[in-house]
Amino acid sequence: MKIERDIWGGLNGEGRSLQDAQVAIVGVPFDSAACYRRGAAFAPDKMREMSKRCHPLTERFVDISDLRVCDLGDIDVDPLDWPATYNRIDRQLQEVIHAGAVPIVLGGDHSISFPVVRALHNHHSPFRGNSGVPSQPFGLVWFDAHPDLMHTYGVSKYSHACTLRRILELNNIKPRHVVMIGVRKVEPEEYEFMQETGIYCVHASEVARYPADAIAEGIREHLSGVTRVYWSFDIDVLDPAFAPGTGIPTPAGLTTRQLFDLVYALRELPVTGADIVEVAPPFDHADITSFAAATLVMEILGLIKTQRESERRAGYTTTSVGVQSVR
Ligand SMILES: [Mn+2]
Repeated sequence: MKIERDIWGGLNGEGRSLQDAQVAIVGVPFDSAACYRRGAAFAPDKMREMSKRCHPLTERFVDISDLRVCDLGDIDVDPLDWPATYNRIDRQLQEVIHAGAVPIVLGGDHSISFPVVRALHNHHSPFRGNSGVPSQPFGLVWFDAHPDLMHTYGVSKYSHACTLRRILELNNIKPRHVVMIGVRKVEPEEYEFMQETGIYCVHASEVARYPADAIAEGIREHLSGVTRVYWSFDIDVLDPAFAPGTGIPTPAGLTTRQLFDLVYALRELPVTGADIVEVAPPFDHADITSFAAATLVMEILGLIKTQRESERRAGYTTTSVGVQSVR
């Protein structure tokens, strides 16, 4: 597949290698785990196309023009062979992590977040057996209309309705380090699990009622001490009026304004990796959803840029392989 230069606001430099990148963008055109309507497999290309209309300046005017971005194209997925697809995702993510780049993954349905998070988790939290050395806590911010906490859905444990449940089976991702935002459609089994585990949940109605800064303060306090955070954006966190092109359009969601305000308010939380999933171009109208998703990628790039800047000022830099001094 040919990756064009003018995508991502022109940040995808010509001939830039992964080794030279601060951010790696990876497409995963896989939607076999969607339980209602498929179509997310078309999202990575559509988002790239929309990103040609984006500028290297975030909506809050953060200049990201010198951020080194490398779009690695799409992972070769097999819609009928999930384990093979997960293995390919894992291999690609390992390459990104070892190159020291922050991965931004374009789904695909939400199921693809599991192999992505697993790769990051396994790198940062190697199993320590009985050595007694605790790993650093790994946090998760989950923007979604749904908690995706079903143990099994239909016949599958890997449905997109089970993704967060699978992630919580990883040994260093604890429910107390998970924050859900925009949740509003929950199965009884999921609600029970949320109650039992005490997952921090910001309901969609609370996003409407409270200022972004107040919500962000609560989240930052809840995740204090967490040094690595993965950000997962299921585009159905947005109201269908703002993102009609998705598998399960769920009423009474966030406005795009509320989402961007929250992302900005949370800018001090580290971005260890991120994904944008469940954009389904076949159900979109006038590319509203794909455009919002591509713009969201630019906002995430803005967060990464801001964090790199403040690390530079503080005299150190965190890469996904650890903390290094600035040379
Ligand atoms: Mn989801």
